[in-house]
Amino acid sequence: MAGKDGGNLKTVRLWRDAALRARKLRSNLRQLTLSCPGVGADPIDDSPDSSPPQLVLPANLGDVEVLNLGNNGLEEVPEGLGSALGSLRVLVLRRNRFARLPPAVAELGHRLTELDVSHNRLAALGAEVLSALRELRKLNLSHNQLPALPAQLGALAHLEELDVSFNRLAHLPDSLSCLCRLRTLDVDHNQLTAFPGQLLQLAALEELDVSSNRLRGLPEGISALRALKILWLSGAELGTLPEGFCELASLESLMLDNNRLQALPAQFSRLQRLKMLNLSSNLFEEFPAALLPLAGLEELYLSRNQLTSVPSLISGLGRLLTLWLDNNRIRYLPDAIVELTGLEELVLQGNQIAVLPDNFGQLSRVGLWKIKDNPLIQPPYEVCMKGIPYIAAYQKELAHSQPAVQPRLKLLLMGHKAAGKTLLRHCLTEHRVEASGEGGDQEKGYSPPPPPPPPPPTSKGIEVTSWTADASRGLRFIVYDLAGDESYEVIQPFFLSPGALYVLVVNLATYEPPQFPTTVGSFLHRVGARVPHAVVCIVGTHADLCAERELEEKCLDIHRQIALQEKRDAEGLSRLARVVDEALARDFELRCASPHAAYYGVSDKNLRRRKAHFQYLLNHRLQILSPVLPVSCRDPRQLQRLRDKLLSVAEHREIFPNLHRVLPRSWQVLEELHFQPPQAQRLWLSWWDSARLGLQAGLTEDRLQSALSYLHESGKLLYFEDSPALKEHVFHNLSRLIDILNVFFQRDPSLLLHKLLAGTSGEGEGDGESSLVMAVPPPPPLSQDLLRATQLHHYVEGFLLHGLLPAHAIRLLLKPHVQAQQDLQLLLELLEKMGLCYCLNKPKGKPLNGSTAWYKFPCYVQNEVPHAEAWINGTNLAGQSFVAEQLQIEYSFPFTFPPGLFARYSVQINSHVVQRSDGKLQIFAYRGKVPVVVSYRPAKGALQPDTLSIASHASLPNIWTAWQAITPLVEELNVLLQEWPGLHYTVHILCSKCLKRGSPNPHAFPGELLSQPRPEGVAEIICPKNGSERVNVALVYPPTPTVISPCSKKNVGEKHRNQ
Ligand SMILES: Nc1nc2c(ncn2[C@@H]2O[C@H](COP(=O)(O)OP(=O)(O)O)[C@@H](O)[C@H]2O)c(=O)[nH]1
Ligand SMILES: [Mg+2]
Repeated sequence: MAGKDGGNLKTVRLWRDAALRARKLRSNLRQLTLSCPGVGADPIDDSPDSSPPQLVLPANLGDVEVLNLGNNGLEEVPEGLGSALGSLRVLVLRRNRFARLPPAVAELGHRLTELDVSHNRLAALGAEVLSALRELRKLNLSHNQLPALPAQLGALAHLEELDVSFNRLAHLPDSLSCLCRLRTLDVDHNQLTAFPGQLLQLAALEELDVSSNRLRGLPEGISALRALKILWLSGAELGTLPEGFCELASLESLMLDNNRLQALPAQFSRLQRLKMLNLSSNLFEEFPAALLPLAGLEELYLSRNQLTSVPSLISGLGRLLTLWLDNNRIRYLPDAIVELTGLEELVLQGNQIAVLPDNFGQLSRVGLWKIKDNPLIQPPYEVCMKGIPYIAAYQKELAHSQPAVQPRLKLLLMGHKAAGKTLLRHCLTEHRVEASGEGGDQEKGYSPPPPPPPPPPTSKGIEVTSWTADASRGLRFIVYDLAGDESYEVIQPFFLSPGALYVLVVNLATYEPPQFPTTVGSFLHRVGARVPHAVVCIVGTHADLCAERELEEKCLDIHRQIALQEKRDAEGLSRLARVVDEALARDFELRCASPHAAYYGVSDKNLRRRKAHFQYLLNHRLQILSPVLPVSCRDPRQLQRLRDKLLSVAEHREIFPNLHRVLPRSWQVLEELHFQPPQAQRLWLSWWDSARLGLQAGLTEDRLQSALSYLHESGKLLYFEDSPALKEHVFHNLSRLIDILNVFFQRDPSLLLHKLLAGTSGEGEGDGESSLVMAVPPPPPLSQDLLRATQLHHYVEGFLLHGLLPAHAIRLLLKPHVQAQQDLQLLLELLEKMGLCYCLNKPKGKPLNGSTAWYKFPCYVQNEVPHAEAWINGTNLAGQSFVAEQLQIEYSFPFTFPPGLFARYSVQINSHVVQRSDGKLQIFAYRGKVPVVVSYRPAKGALQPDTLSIASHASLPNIWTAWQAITPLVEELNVLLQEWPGLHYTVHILCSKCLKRGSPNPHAFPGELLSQPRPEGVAEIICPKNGSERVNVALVYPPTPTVISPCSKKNVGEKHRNQ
């Protein structure tokens, strides 16, 4: 049947009913299914020289009433079919290769009641064969290549069900009007150019599908089809419906999606039996009022129109169970909508709804609820996303408390090293007392300009400050200065969150057009990958060092190159989306038939998911504000102009609904409690600690989540709700957390040494445990002092070269933050959870017995390749031949590679592997006894994107061990990649035959196959790179499908609202 949107459920029901009917009919009949030996084992072999399969009929078939010869690749029916089957009633020939109706079928004609020849290659129907089938009640000719139907079809006087869908019919024979018993007719997906008038005579017709034909209109006379209950008219290019349509009084289900309707006929309300109506993907600008009197309506789909409002009278549709209004332009919902208390599905995503009606919680039966991509303010987005019960609770609370607005926005300064971020921050926020935290936020805007302060001697790393930008309204920015040095790349992404204002800082004095990718382009890619739809403005510093002309030209160039990059990316994505569309347009069977095809073997479900992701990426491009804002930190007027500009951007309600949000009192109390002693001093709180504070504030646990997400997005704290490893923590003490992280990423040898020395000098002073850790007796004599200094120097070197540090050195580095051994342990665990380091020599879950624990920070590893001895099997990766079969899953990242991903991934896999050896770009390790290699290959120009691959090998019979080795690693990577909802990447399974040959460009099977079951009856797949090679399926499909499909993004964008 036609591609229905929204009506999938209905389709399922229809199919089920049909299947039941068919089964009932056949239940008492003697059945036989025959398959050719060998066929099915390799149905993809479609080469012309292979001879067609032959079937031999067994003897004694005289009693058989139902014969199924489907799925056999037959071109001819078996010898003697006509004479051998004296009792045959039902013949199934579907999914073969018949080019015509086999003449032998005519011999069965006097008995046959059902014939199924669907999915063949019929280009014509033999008229004689057809006329012989006088008793036929059910005929299926769908999915063939028929350009026409013979007139003899009209002579099948008993025909009740006819399916000729998915052919090439431009006309139907006139004789069709004689089929007076016809109840069901499928003519969808043909090439009809008008509604066939013959059909108007079919008074018994109950179900008709004419979808996906270019009908362009319907005849007045359609009113003759009085018995019609189900009518499919999807994608029929209809612009209007005739008045006669309103006389189809039996109609219960009506599919009109994907047409060009703007209105319904006035009398539409006469269709009083209508239960389901699909009007999605039309051109309705106004809600069709003519359907409001249809009191029996249960399902209504109006997705993808141009509705701007919904009338109050919708409450009259008291039986409504399903209401889809997504992807319109609806700005608000009528209060009366809450009267539809029977609703079970309410889909509102992709509209312009800012406020939900009071008492929305009354819609308590709604189970399917979609609201994302609306600029929601009230209730807050976080609440709405969590579902109706949360909305109910929130609305109840709001009714009983005094809400207030607390305008606050997270502002992130990003950009290359020495772009001028830090000075800009100082200058913008000048008058405030920074060191003492928030107490001094009293200053007004900018008044007489002091000279710019001297820059700090060395970069302090990432910093956070609070800036009261408009004291009169209490508007505050929480400014995150994300240090530009590359060493911070690993931790920067933790600070990028939705709902913030991103300021990308560029040094205009040094900027030259060829530097665009590194100073602007890559930053935009990263922000977009992490926070889809983020708002970015570009600030050019050092304007004082540029001539006027130069300034103008550079700003223009940045502007132009941004536009080019955006255009290129969007076009690239659209192209990729089209490939998915084309693949989807082909049948799954067809896709499976050729390994050459794009998305070979990928299921419709996976393709649709892929398509949805592309659509999501295209709809959530960055919001880059132009023009580039030039500023000199030496010019107070320019600084003031920039302040004003930032304020006016923040004021945009559509862009930053956060700022104008009315908050429940309990949320404010919760925030205050987090920053009160004693908890304020703690490095972080556990989720439970926060929950207890929530209870004090009057927030039950279930509502805490929303409040914490809000605090995270507005910059007040860090709370990684989606990270399985980190969601148990609430990081409210930002400055301390950042101090700690900075310690490890400053990458400054003298600073590190200084810290270590300062740490040791305090050793032993009333710190009982430290001597235990250091194993150095205090007080040390002079020579030992020297010895120790050398030792510490050695540590610094080891750290910067190999990323190695012993626990006691880490303790020295963290001296002010670590009071007891236990603190150190907790901190190290946190760093491990964040994916920053792992313990080299501690068996999982067990304490170390007195020996020194060593920690590895993979982002510091400098040696290009790991020590080769780790890869013991004598085999290598450089293309020498292997005895074993290769498995390799390759992720490629055509637009941007998430910064720090390889380093963090290195940590995440640690719990799965043993005997690892890390290189800068490669890790050799074992999963049990099976070797695994993880390799990162940075991009080489536009043609070869960044790739990350996971490989293993084993002999063919043992290949499952290799799958077992890599699957957890693949899943671990998928989890990490979920932190990047705006990222485009592809996954492929490399052809193991190509790998074995050492091919530099192995064939890549789609990674979606990883999440699909192995196809039944297929043993080998042809490698398109070398037609004579066949790859065992066990080398392409895992033994059991992986849990997370490589292309699925759990909750894609759910947190990333349309701002
Ligand atoms: N002349 C001039 N110098 C600037 C300007 N902005 C920053 N600088 C200088 O550029 C250097 C790098 O600035 P900094 O803020 O540390 O860059 P960051 O690495 O992005 O934080 C410092 O020496 C600043 O004093 C500006 O607008 N004009
Ligand atoms: Mg800086």
